[in-house]
Amino acid sequence: RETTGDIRRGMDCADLKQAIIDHINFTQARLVSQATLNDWYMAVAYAVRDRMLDDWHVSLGHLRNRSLKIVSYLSAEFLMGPHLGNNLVNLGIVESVRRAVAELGQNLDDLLRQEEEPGLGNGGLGRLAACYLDSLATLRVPAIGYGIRYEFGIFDQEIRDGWQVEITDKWLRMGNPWEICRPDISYLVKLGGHTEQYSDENDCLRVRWVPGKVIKGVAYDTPVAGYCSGVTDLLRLWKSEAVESFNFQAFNLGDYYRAVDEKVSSETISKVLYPNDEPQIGKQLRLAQQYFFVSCSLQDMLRIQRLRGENIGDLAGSFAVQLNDTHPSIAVAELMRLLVDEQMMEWEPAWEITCNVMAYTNHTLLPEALEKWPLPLFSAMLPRHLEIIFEINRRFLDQVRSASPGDDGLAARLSIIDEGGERYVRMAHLASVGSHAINGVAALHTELLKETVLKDFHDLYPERFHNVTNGVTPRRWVLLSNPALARLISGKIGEGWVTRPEELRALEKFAGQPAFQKSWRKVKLENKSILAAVIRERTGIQVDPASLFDVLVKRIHEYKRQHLKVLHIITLFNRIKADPKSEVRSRTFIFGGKAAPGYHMAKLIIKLITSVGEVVNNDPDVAGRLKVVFFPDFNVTNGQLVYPAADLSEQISTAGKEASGTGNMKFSLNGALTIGTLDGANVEIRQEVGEENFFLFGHTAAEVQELKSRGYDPRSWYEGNAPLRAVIDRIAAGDFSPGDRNLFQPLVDQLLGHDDYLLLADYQAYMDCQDRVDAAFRDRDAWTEMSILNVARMGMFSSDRAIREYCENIWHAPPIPGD
Ligand code: 26Q
Repeated sequence: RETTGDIRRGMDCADLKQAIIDHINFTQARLVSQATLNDWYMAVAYAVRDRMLDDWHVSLGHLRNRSLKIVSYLSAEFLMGPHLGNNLVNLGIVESVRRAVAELGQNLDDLLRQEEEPGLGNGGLGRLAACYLDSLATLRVPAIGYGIRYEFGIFDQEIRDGWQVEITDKWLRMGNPWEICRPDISYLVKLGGHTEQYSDENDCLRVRWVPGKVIKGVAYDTPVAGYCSGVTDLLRLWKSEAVESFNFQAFNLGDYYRAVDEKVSSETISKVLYPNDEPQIGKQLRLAQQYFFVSCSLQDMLRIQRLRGENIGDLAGSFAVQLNDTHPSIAVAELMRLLVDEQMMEWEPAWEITCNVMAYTNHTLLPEALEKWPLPLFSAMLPRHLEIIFEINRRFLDQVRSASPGDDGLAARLSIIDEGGERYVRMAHLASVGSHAINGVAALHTELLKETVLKDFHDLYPERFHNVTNGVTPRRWVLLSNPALARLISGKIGEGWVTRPEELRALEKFAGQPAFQKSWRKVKLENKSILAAVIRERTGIQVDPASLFDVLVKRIHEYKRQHLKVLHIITLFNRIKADPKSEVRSRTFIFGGKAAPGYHMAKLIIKLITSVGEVVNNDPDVAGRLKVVFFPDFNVTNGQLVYPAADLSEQISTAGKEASGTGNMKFSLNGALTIGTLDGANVEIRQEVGEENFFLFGHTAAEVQELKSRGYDPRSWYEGNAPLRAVIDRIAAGDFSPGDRNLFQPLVDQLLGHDDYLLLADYQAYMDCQDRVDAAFRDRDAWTEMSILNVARMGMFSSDRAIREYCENIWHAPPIPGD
């Protein structure tokens, strides 16, 4: 058939085929007969990207519409996941592209697997930012996600001899068809040096920052399409480069190597993502990264403000800046510097703008995870910002003291500067003082935030505090990753649930219907078979798709208690060893997650999991009833395989430690039942799905506090519980570490000595609850009914709901009218 000839826009099959061939020939510069799988992937990606550009240009045009507020989402991490599949879903062209590709002799699923995911994040926080961009575009809100274009994202994980090995993530190796480099959009960023005072033409005292070094940030743009919304928002990531002219001098003097050195060190800033999630590290390069992307982003916003023809003084009417944790919180001081030092504004109006623009999301209560920078490090890199922070703090503490005279303790606790010993800048305090809104990410987390870490701020500014419970996008996490379930649901209740997930409630009335249950189980079983095949291929372990798939995937952390799950497995193992005929139901335990490279205990937990697997999987008495799998390299791509295949979702953190969790939502939305503590968003998930459809166990956050304040003694819990003792003794005796009996001693010592995360106190409750899970799984119809009800009642955990709350309560940003 004739094509319409529109290679860039045409949507019918002939157009798509022509477009793909054209990109093979003219973008990849290959003959079709010689195209590699990657050439085909790249060509399809470019053909899809072409089809996003009309909407994108219109949406970018709206950035100049003065009646619209732009949401600026500042985040050191965006864990976007593979783009191709998601863009096909959101543009509604999965089937047409599948056909075009097939007619060209290729298989779309093979091409989808060819994409290397951009792993520009560690875990929950980075993935949340990605879900929020999807929802912002879907809800037609003009938005820019600002971050860092790391050359190396989160490391790839391999398991060798049961240990984690980190491999550099060279995601750009084959090129990135989704990004557009904008060399014309670049900004200079100063670092180091000193400050000087001078008098301006009005004899006003001003400060000049004389940097020790200047680098350049260049914009790399990626379009983010909404789901059938006609809006395509912008992800703008900054790459650091050398300023050509800066070391010309050295070059002229013949010091060629020094000039090249400068270039290398400038490019270092955006080189690599720090692979730590919770623990605080005081690394200079990390602060440079944070300042680098924040400065570029704020300068970009000021440029857009001028393009809109608006005054800098009206910035807060044009932009809402969301700080994704404290990583970008230097924005408070940087905006003040830009307004006062460069735009020559007075302090007070500049401060008012800053507070009106900024809003801060907290993602952690762990005191050791709160960001703070030693003063000497801070002043060496950002001397002007430290002066500004001192001035912000001076004015702030003046207010505090006049409101609570004589309460020096209060002032010391609230101060942006920690003066109790070595001095630090407390970034959460800077963010809280400089923002009009502060939010936690789940109801319990927000309450604890108000009572603990930010209590004094809550007493001072109660009106600033909000809760916005996290959400996840049903587009990537159901439509794309679980197409069979999506089809089954849409066949029953229509497709409206994708943007109005409260409509999932209509499934409730089919939950007890045998025919529907049968189809539901069939989908789950298919998903489990697909995962089983991948597990076989990647680990060599054979698992039975009919067994209960019990899944724990998330970053490895003591507070997330992967090792509590291991205690459960060893308990079952002991039951079998004590009586090989004892009834232990068939289960597949699937773990996945990365450990921070410097977090030894986390790495030891991985080794424990694989070591226990080695023993259990090969024990003749177990006879295949229990299988333990460590699925290597858990990331977005692998998550899309794992969540749809789970029967049981493990959400077993110590109550009060997990801010929200978002994996918990992905599981439940895909029909897994949850076993969990009253922590993070588990509390609200349980409320929504009904307590009869949720396996609850463990001490509550209040009980944890109480236990600890009474002086928690793990050894007495160990001594008072025979099965627990048997489990710990087995680990300590080296039963899982032949050849190195002491391998797991640090873990045993931690549990018996401190047990900071109360594994031993929750052990019995967890075992009992798992026995209830076993009993429930035996009744397949009842289990399926619970599974359906879980999905039916998960509507509130769509990231669309969360973004609506941010828009209404925090950003005051309306959608683009029309459609
Ligand atoms: C900080 C300083 C230096 C280097 C790295 C970091 C760093 C990087 C990433 C600190 C923290 C993170 C990531 C934190 C994170 O992912 N938190 C999770 O956020 C989710 C989204 O709100 C929550 O659901 C999880 O409960 C929370 O753990």
